[in-house]
Amino acid sequence: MAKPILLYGAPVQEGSRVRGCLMGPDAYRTANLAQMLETLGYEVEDHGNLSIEEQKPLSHPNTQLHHLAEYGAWTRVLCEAAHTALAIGGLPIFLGGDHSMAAGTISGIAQQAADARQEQFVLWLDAHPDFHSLESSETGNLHGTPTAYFTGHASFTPYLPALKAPIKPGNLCMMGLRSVDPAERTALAEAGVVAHDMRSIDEHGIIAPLRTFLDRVKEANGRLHLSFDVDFLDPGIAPAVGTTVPGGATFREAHLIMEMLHDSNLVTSIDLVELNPFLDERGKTARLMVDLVGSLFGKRILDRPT
Ligand code: EXY
Ligand code: MN
Ligand code: MN
Ligand code: MN
Repeated sequence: MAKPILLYGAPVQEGSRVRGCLMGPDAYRTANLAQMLETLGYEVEDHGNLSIEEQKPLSHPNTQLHHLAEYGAWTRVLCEAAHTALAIGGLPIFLGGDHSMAAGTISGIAQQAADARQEQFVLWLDAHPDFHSLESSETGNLHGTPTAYFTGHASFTPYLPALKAPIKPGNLCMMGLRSVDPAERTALAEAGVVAHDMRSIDEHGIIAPLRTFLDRVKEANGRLHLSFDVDFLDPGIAPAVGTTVPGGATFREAHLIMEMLHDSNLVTSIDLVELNPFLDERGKTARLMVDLVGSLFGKRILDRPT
């Protein structure tokens, strides 16, 4: 029997200067995410939206940074929710919300994997690596920083909770990169993150690198978290995101990734991030994301021989 799917709304928008991501969770509900999963035979529980208390502003020598206190509060709330969701045996899908939420979700699932003595891996589908430290961020937008936090590559003390179980940089596989700041580029190489840019996808496709990564997860008897940023997709098919970058994944590349993830049976938790319904065209992006989640949970074009 498949695990129940637990939906958690994370209406986080403080990590960006473009407002609108707080409507993301409701756009997924409006696009019938839960009903679609139920049609595929899953048990789905919608836990509603998480929230934080109002925060007093915090300052930092990098004066570009904004909403640091909210980042800390969301990280604490999401870390706890993610840890609990796995501890009770569910498969959580966190409906974002901007990508700063991954600091909480991924630190929480990593902590629970460590409790269970299992190795945690992360597949990061994104135009950006989001690998800035608080010091290196030029825009001050904190959605550009979560991977540096949950790998322990940069210190976020005392703003974010002390990290209990860092993700090994070699267990973090990024695909779709096409907007990498100079400081991130140096840091990624130094840390040893597995990073595939769009050029490498153009040259090799997505099948070979994804298969190599999934084989590693399988060999380690590991768990896999998928963190899916809408801007991984080409803006032509997914315009509802504040950080569009040309040259993203095509419709079929994205579906094929989801189909391969389904067949692997390795995915244990998911973030859907950066959907900004205020920028959408009649729900097109929200519907595409729901359709992609369908492929991830086994929706097929035709039955396949086993
Ligand atoms: N690297 C840029 C910055 O630091 O502002 C862009 C970050 C975009 C983050 C989006 C969520 O992936
Ligand atoms: Mn991102
Ligand atoms: Mn624990
Ligand atoms: Mn991005």
